[in-house]
Amino acid sequence: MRQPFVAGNWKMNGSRETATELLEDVVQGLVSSHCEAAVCPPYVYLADGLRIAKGSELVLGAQNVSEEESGAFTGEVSASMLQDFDCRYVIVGHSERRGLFGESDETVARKFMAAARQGLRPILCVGETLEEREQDVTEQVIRRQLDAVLNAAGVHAFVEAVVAYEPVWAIGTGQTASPEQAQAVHAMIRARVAEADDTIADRLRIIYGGSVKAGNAAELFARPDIDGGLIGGASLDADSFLSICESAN
Ligand code: G2H
Repeated sequence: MRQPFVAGNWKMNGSRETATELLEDVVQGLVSSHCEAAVCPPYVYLADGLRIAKGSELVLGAQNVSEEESGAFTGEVSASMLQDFDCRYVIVGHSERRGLFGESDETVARKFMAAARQGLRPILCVGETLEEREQDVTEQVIRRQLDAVLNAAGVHAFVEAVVAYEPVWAIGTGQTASPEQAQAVHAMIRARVAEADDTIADRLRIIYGGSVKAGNAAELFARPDIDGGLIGGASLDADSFLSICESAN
């Protein structure tokens, strides 16, 4: 049985004041539950996250990580630095990193491996654009993104990882994939991993991201291969985020 997982991706939002308030509200509102809940604040608020989440049910993650371990890489943050702040998870390959910052499949694979080497659990994001869906190449795109990591890191690296299916056309647009559309891609991702290892595929948590809200979460999470969500906009409101976590129970 896979433990449901809900992670908040705050992206580049808020101030120290609002981040602190949100962290406190989420920590207070999280009831001990089956679902694992994480938040990924901007790097600079991780210290506040560490302090506020200490001893609570909430776990911390980061939104990005360097593929390098240390050295002259101005502006970068390494996996071991994230470990210093008790991060358990790190998002790699988010479509905003791929699209806006030019991260290739190979870069994403190197980031995935840098995180895994330090014992961080990567949340590997994959997803097709609207154009790719319309051209009916969704499966090829997701397979290419997944294979880049599977081939570089090996299937055993997926024991601790999470895969997030985030159709680019559903991100921040208010347009959510239907539960049927999402389930079909999640099943395809699990089948691809199962080609390499059945047991790992069966235990792999595959979460959905893209305009998940309190109102549509339960329906998505009810599908057999949807094990939770990666939540952007709705994770900036404590009540919405907590309600989404409850839907995953
Ligand atoms: C997708 C998601 C979180 P939103 O990027 O990763 O954002 O829920 O705002 O679509």
